Order: sequence, then structure tokens, then C-alpha cells
Amino acid sequence: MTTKRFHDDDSAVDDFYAEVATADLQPLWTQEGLLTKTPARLRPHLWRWKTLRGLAERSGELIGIDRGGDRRVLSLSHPDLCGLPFATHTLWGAVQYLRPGELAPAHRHSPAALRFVLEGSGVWTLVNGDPLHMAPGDLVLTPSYTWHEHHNPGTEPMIWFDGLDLPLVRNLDAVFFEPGSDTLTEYEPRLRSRSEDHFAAPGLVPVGAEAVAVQDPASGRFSRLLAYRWSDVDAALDRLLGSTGGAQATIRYADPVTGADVMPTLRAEIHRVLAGHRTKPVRRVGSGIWVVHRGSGASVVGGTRYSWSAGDMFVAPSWATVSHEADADADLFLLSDEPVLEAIGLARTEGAGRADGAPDDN
Ligand code: 1HN
Repeated sequence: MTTKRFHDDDSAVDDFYAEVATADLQPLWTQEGLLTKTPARLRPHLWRWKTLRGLAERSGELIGIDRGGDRRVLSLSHPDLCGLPFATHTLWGAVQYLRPGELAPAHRHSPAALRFVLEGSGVWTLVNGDPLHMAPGDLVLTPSYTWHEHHNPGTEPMIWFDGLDLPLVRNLDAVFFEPGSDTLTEYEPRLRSRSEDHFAAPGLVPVGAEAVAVQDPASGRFSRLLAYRWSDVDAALDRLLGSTGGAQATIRYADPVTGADVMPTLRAEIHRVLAGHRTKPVRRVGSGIWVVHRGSGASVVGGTRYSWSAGDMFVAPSWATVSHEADADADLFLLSDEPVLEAIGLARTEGAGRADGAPDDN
């Protein structure tokens, strides 16, 4: 296959274009849309929970867990991305469905992943052998190249949101994948993981060799804490709102040792907006996937209004202005690629003011 051939009314120029194409070259002066004034490659898009849940459930009836890489996953496929199974140019978003008694066996890969639980409980995700219990609202991390497997020994099916940096890692052509062994991993089904035993005490971090051993999956680049419990997040948001007296609060999930983002490529946040409140419009470079955890309301994204309720998910494209309004107290989970933009000096934000929703002082 040769590269794209350009045409011109002048036959000499047209011949020249033919030769250029044969040589696998393209003239810059024929390119359109390469240097946009501002980021403009994606429109916002919303997926409804009713649809996601219904189709995830049907995938559970129709498709064995052994099909498709041992994971029963429906990816958010943005209509602007030409059929790719990607939510944005950098972010993978999906719903994963695991029936009672099922096991999604161990594997590891260079893309980093996180799970935000939507419905059901009783799954353990083992990350390098550390069993992480999963219940609604919990955030569970599987850092790059950690072994991970999902066990559902319980009685109810579970659905969770999968977020990965796979599109970014794939575009960097840095994907590595390795299936695990066939032997069943034994684990103790504790409600608290080893990583929480070591790193979930606020402001307290262990000193010594044992702590270093637990850091191993992270090797300092990923959060040492691998599970963030909804009860802790909920209480932290309540206390933040109580102390500021504001109508909105945002919490970033962080490495308890360094305060850095959970992954070098992924930022995770929870935004609480109280009923009747509308957040100030903000725009940022980089894309995000919003997952509604609780409540109902609407967001205006890039000038289009999307109403939502629990389980709905939507993409906020780079540089699109985002503002939320809640009809009922709402919690929105946000996955974004902002750490990447920050690391390479391309981060830009407009409109972000005080985090508590109170008016700016000046
Ligand atoms: C993956 O490993 C999981 O382990 C889920 O649960 C979704 C999407 C793309 C590539 C790998 C999982 C994934 C994935």
C-alpha cells in the first residue's frame, strides 16, 4: 500500500504528486486539520447505564468467560474514533461483567488499569497475589505489568468500570502482554488487602523492608495503595463539604506516600455536587471519562447538555468546557490522562477556581 495520493489541475503538479506518493511522501501544503487552533479531534459522547447494563448482562448469558482474552468486557467505542474500541485517543473505558462462580484468570500487560465498581460485590481481584475485595464505589488498581485475576466466589454477578491507558500505550507501540499460568491461585478472602494493611492509615506510612516488599508492584511509579474504599471516600467528601460549607468538593485518589497520581498515565477523582448546585465551567487539555456513581443531574460539555443518572458514562474531549448541575446530590468519578499532559509540559486549564464551590475572593 502506498501513501495517500494528492491531485492537482496542473498536470505537472499532478505528476509530481504521483511521484511524491510513490516515494511514500506527503506535502505539508496539502494537509488539512493538522494544526487546529485548539484541540478538536473528538466530540463529547454519552453511554446510558440502561444500555450498558442490559448488554453486559446479555454478554453474561451468551458469551463464555474464556472468549476474548478471558475477560467479558464491552468497551466504550467513541463514534469519532473510526471503529476503534477506545473512548478517547488515550483512554480505554469499558464495563466488565463477571458471573457468580466465574474466574477471569491471571495475566499481565504494560497498559495500566483501574476498576471502579458499579454493581454487585464479592469479587476479589488479585494483584500480584494480593486479594482486593470489590464492592460498589470501590476503586481498585492494577498497575502496569502486575499480574491480575478476578475471582467471583459469591452469589451475585458483578459489573465494574474498567479504565486503562491502553490507547496511549498502544499509540506509543509499547504494549506487552503475558498470560499467566494455568494453576489456580490460592488466596485468603480477606476484606482488607495487604496493600491496605500497609498504606491505608491516613498520614502514616510504614518504614522498613516489609513495606518495600509490598511496594514492589508499584516500584514507586504507581500508588502503593491498591484499593480505595467507597466508605472512606464518602466520609472524606462529607467532611470536606462540612468544613468548607461549599456545595461541591473534589477528591483526587493519590499515592499515600508521595501524593502522586495513582498511575503515571492516569488521574482518578471523585466530584461531589450537591442538589441544586451548578459547577463553574472548566476546560482542560487532555480527555476524560466521567462515570456517574450516584445522583442525577446534567453536564454541559462543549456546549451540549447531557442529562445523567447513576451508571451513565460520558467522554469530555480535550479543551471542551465542562460544567455539572445536580438535581439530586451527585458523585461523579473521573478518569483522565492529565498526568501525561503535566509530565510533558502540555497541561493547560481554564476556569478552575476554588475547589469548594464558594465564590472566588477576587
Ligand atoms: C484487561 O486485562 C482487563 O484484566 C480488563 O480485567 C479490560 C481491556 C483491554 C486490555 C486488557 C482485566 C481490558 C484488559
